[in-house]
Amino acid sequence: IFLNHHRAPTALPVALATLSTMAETEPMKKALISGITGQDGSYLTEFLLSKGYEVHGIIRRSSNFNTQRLEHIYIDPHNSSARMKLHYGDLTDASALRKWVDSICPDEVYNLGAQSHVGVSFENPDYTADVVATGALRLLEAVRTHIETTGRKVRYYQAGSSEMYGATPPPQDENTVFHPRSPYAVSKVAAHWYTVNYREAYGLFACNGILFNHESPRRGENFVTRKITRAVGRIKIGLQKKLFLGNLKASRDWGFAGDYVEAMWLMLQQDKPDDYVVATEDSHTVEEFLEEAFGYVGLNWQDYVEIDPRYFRPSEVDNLRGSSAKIRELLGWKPKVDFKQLVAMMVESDLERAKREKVLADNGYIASHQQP
Ligand code: NDP
Ligand code: GDR
Repeated sequence: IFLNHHRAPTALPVALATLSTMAETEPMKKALISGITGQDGSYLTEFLLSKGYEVHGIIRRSSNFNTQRLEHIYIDPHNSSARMKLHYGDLTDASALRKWVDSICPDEVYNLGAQSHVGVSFENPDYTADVVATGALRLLEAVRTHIETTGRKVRYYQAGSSEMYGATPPPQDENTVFHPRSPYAVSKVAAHWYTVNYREAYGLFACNGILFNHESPRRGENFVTRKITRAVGRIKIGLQKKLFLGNLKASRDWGFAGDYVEAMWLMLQQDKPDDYVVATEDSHTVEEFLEEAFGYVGLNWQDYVEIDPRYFRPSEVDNLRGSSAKIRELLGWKPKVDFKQLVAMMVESDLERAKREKVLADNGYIASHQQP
């Protein structure tokens, strides 16, 4: 991936070779993913490659590399078996979205790109709306005009969120009223309805996945689960003393991201487009997550956690617990990883990471507070 960054954007094919599971005669399906460099983008790419797809991703230009989550599946683009290709673009740039949809001619488009941090959306509300709400509209328009011009069939997935339910009490399902509590959540509601509207107005095969929180060792480090498991690893290994958090009373329905990307794909394989809730149906407070994560390495979280009001949100979402009966019954999806397994997976991974950091710190390659 590094090799390609000095080239012009259009010459940025990055590739991956995995064994094709498709029959020789079947044409290779093409997927286009916005947000490919994010947590879900990386799991979805792995999943689609394992299904024999050619995967195209839109990445943002950044002064630092932002492709770390894809490194393990990178293969030199000169290899003819390369099946992952990256292209510079942005959800704020309609012309780029049109260009990539028209030139790649995807069969499926997954809109995962977002300013996805709820807390940050209070600080950057305009930008969040531009990327999350109008960005979805731009991509829908790119798909619609492409279909209109070419007559091709293209299916569209919109990454909806349980945050749209906000203040409405659980259990939340497809018929639950939205009551968003942040600029991010309001923007996701707009994207949800744009998607429904394009389905109704233009007959677009467009689905909303209403996904409850899903986590993994690849979760961004400023979301609460990963912030906790990173701290557990570093505290256990002696690199950190305190963990500063906000509201510990909020409850979330936490699942494993690897399970959830399969649900996205399943939605696009059906005869008819529809909207589905994806959830474990099990909810825990942040405090319970702390208990489980610190307890896993034999530590007591109360000895390390301090409350910093900076992390409180102007309006909070207290309690999310999904009801995913529809996708379980109609599409046969169910989560494979439960809460305890998820916490264990994340803590073990971050413990290993902290051990590597310790070696670097002890040998003077990084400062102990520095996280490479
Ligand atoms: P991440 O924050 O890990 O990834 C977001 C992705 O969007 C990154 O690839 C990021 O690029 C990209 N992105 C950000 N801004 C733009 C932009 N202006 N134009 C193009 N791409 C952009 O999110 P997740 O993988 O966790 O989530 C995927 C999607 O699902 C998001 O839409 C999120 O809102 C939604 N969602 C997530 C849930 C969860 O629990 N994880 C639950 C429900 C919904 P870069 O790497 O350069 O920052
Ligand atoms: P959320 O996830 O807002 O549910 O959005 P996050 O992990 O940020 O917060 C969960 C809960 O933990 C509380 N909290 C803290 N949160 C963060 N980030 N940092 C802290 O220090 C902290 N202390 C307490 C929060 O107040 C909140 O109640 C995630 C994102 O992935 C969205 O994109 C997605 O749509 C939803 O999940 C479903």
